[in-house]
Parts: sequence; C-alpha cells; structure tokens
Amino acid sequence: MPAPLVREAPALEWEERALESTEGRAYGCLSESLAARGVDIDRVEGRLRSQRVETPSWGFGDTGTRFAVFPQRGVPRDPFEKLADAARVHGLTGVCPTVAIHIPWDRVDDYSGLKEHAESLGLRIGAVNPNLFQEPDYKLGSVCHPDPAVRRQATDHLLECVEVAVEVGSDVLSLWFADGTNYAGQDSFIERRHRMVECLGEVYSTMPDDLRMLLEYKPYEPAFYHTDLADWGAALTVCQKLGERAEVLVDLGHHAKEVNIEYVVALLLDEGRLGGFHFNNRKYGDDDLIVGSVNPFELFLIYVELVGAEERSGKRIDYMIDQTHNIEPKLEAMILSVTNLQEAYAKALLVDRLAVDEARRAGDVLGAHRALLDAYAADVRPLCAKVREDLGAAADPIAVFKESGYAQKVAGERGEGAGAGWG
Ligand SMILES: [Mn+2]
Repeated sequence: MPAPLVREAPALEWEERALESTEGRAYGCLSESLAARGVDIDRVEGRLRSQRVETPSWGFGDTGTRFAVFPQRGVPRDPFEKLADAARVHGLTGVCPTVAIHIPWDRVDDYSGLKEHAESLGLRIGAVNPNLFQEPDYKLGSVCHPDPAVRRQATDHLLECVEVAVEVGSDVLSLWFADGTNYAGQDSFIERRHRMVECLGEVYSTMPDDLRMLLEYKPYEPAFYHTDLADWGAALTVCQKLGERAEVLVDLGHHAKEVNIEYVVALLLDEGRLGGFHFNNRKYGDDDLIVGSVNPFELFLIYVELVGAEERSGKRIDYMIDQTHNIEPKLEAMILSVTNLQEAYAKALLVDRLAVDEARRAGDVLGAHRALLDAYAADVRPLCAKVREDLGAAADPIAVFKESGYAQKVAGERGEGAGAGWG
C-alpha cells in the first residue's frame, strides 16, 4: 500500500486544536494579509458575529423523496425534540437562535408551552409555515381552487397560522403554494390569480402590525403545466397588491436552470421587497441539498449582492435554511449548511468594493471580475472559526459535535423516529 500523502494529525482535544494549531496560525496570516490590504478586520468580524441563520424544524426530522423515506435512529419524535436539536446547532455555530415551524407537522396543544420550551433552550420560534398541499381537498389548488368552499378552508388555515404566530411570538408568516394546473385549459390563469389575491388580502388584513408575510415562488412541481406563483415577478406583483409587509422569499432551488439568481436577488433588493431566503442547493431540480454543496460560487455571488444592500439600507431579511436531509446525518448536515453560509458571507465581506467600483468605472471588465475572484479564493475558515469561538460556539463545530456523543445519546433515547415531522 502506498504511503499516505498527508500524515494523520495527532489527536488533540478540540480546544487545544483551536488554540495552538494551524487554525490559530492561519487566522494570524489571514488577518495580517487583510490588514495589509486595508480591510477593517474588526468590522468584518463584527458583521460575521451578527449573521443569523434560521434552521427549519423539518430539517431535523425524517425526510425523503416521493420514492422513499429512510428512517434514521435518533431523529426527533416531536417539536420539542426538534427544538433540542436546533439548540445544539445554535450552540455549536453561534448564529442560529431561531427555528422555523410547520403547521400541521409541528402542531401542539399548547403553543405558549412550545414558545417557553424554545426560550428555555436559548431559542425563539421563527417563521410559521402553513401547509396547503397535503389535504385531498387541495387537489385542484388551495387559495386558487375553483370551489369557494375549498378557498375558505385554505384561508381559515392561514388565519389559524396567524394566531399560531402570535402565540409563539413569531413575526413571520412564510407561504408557499403548490397551486397550479397540469393541463392547458384546466382553469383560468387570471381567475386563479384573483382568487389568490382575495384570500391573501383577507389574511393580510388580520395580521398584527409586526407580522410580515413572505411569498415563495416555484416554477413547477407539483403542478406541471403552470404554477400560480411561478417566479419572482408573480410573487412580487401579488406582494405589491397586498401591502408593504408582504415580501418575496427566494428559495435557491426554485428557479429554472440557468436563471441568474444573484440578479433576481439584486432586483428584489432594489425594489425593497426581498423578505427572506430559503437556502439549499441543487444540481437538477428542487433537490434541497446542503447549501453551498453544488455551487458555492453562486452562493458567494448572492452574498456579494446582499452585502452591498446591507451597506445601502438596514432592511431586514430573514435567512432560513430549507433542506431535506435524506441520506446524510441530519445534525451534521445542518451544521455544515450553517458553516457554508458563514464562509460565503465572510468571503463576500472581503470583496474590495473600491477596487470593483474603480474597475467598473474604468471599463476594466476583468479587473472587476478578478476583484471578486480574489475574495472568493480567500481561505476564510480560520476567520469563521475565530468568530465562532468569540461567540462562545465551536471553532470546529462538526468535530466537536462528533466528539460530544450527542448523536449516540439521542439515538439511545429516541430510537427510530417513525418518520416524524415530514409528510
Ligand atoms: Mn422553500
């Protein structure tokens, strides 16, 4: 057997690794070179410390595809256990204090109890996500359904979710509709749109002032001929009809192939209507893979637009993960997703914007491009590790998680998760 190219590092406690190792030295080198370039490293670290990522309750449970769900041992059996796992991710990464919930998957008798449980774990409930795609009644749609009785039922569920949001202390109602048609001629595009605006208008008018409504679009699936909110323009124009607290949510998996998502993000930012993100990544369709796992450069370019907008206005944007972890260990997948987001944001913060602007003004096409590549090529892992330590989290969260024995402990306590939390 040939000798390994890289010698195994001696096993050290993670604290020792963080302090004396290559990471500490690498951080020193990186911060020196950034300082030499005139980067205000304290400011960059401050921005990284204030980054927030919301984890989804459904990302901790058993999920799958339409072909199969592969149960994993130790997955949460109820919303309380999902919050416990989310707290673990927050403890290790330092930037995930909120958890999105899904009704009815996370339905409980006592929502204020759920809120208190979250708070006891150092968390808050984030976006409330209604479900209007599982009931047989919704075969032809929910808020766009031709039958007013079905639209009433769908609207009532949305109103129930407004009440849930108030009870759990959430300020985001996050909506995705499976509504659409499968065959040409099946229904009127325009009548369906009017039905949606009417139902959402009723919901919007009951929302307390501090609640925001996010509208998510998707080009196809489950509908295959047309979708009622198929793209950012369809979502934006409905938001404009509803009011200022209705904003567009961009799910990275919900675009036709080759759509320039960073351009969509820039447009929505410029309209002041980018309300939130569902982070994930895809190779083909709506694959819900770990964010940054397929196209990290695209993720970086999206953050470049976001950083620019942060500097122009302080408008709130909710950064949420929306993934299904089918074959990968769920907590490790969530932690990796968060660290990928920390790294993408860090790289975007390192872009030399003055150099970009100068190159643009001079018509230096590749000068501007290379200024982005320089930031993208930076190894920001030591910087992110240092920021996590400053937050009281872990320099190497996956290593700490694996060494902690948490996965084994919950596997023993919870056993098979019985497909909890995913329909
Ligand atoms: Mn989504």
